[in-house]
Amino acid sequence: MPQLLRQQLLLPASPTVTLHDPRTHLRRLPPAYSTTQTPYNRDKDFAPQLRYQLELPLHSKLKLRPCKVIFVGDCAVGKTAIVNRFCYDKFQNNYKATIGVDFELENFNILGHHFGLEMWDTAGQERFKCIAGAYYRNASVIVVTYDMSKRDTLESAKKWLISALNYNTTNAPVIFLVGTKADLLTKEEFMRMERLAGVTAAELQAEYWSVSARSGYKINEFFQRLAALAFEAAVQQQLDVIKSRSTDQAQTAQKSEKSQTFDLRNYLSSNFGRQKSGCSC
Ligand SMILES: Nc1nc2c(ncn2[C@@H]2O[C@H](COP(=O)(O)OP(=O)(O)O)[C@@H](O)[C@H]2O)c(=O)[nH]1
Ligand SMILES: [Mg+2]
Repeated sequence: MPQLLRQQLLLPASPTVTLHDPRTHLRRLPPAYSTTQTPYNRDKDFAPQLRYQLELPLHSKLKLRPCKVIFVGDCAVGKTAIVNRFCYDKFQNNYKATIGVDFELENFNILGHHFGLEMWDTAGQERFKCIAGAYYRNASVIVVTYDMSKRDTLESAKKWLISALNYNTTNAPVIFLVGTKADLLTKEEFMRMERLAGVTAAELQAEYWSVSARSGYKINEFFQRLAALAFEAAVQQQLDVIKSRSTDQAQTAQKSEKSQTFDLRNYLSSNFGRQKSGCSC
């Protein structure tokens, strides 16, 4: 029924139903690819303490800055393909090298809070390394990518992580090791590669995932997990800032209270002295 006619008849407005995209709307912590191959949260859900903090009215409008995610790895391992599969649900067979850096923004809603992921898809070529360096800085998440059908790309993973970490010495980014093109392997090859990559992931202290941009295998699950871990870290960081700010404020208030007490004591004693000396006059 048109809204005008509804108003004229004084009927209540029809309820509006908001449909949330289940890909980007998270109410629970998505699980790791394998609980044995992650140095991060292995629980089935976000910590009750985190939920409690986020539900406090004080933190209802917690402003979280978009979080920077960088993808590194050899040329043509499939970095652009996994970002495109998640952001646009598309896959291209023909290879087009990324020139310099590509940038995508994906918006999530986690536990009712808006959270943006900035995905920086860097070119793997050595010749672009000089410009890519500037984009490595302040990464909250580093995704080290290798091609499951090319073992040498796994061997380069460590080198890529070291160069990314060189630009991120003050923060502690969440690290993932991601094997792409899972669709190209037989079951045996797949299992053999996962075993090898598991050792590398443990060495790099990274969470491990096998995915395929072509078939879409584990793409959504991976990005949801990435967003959730980045969100947990960002919230914790923000809460720490609020806590240290309020501790500073409390300390300043205490100091000024102390100095006031001191002044008052000085004032009283000097006045008392003056009165006493006044009496003797
Ligand atoms: N079979 C298969 N091919 C893929 C997959 N992901 C990427 N490719 C192909 O690998 C090539 C390089 O991918 P691209 O994402 O551009 O690599 P980048 O240089 O790391 O960004 C392209 O030809 C893609 O079509 C995948 O999951 N399966
Ligand atoms: Mg690319």
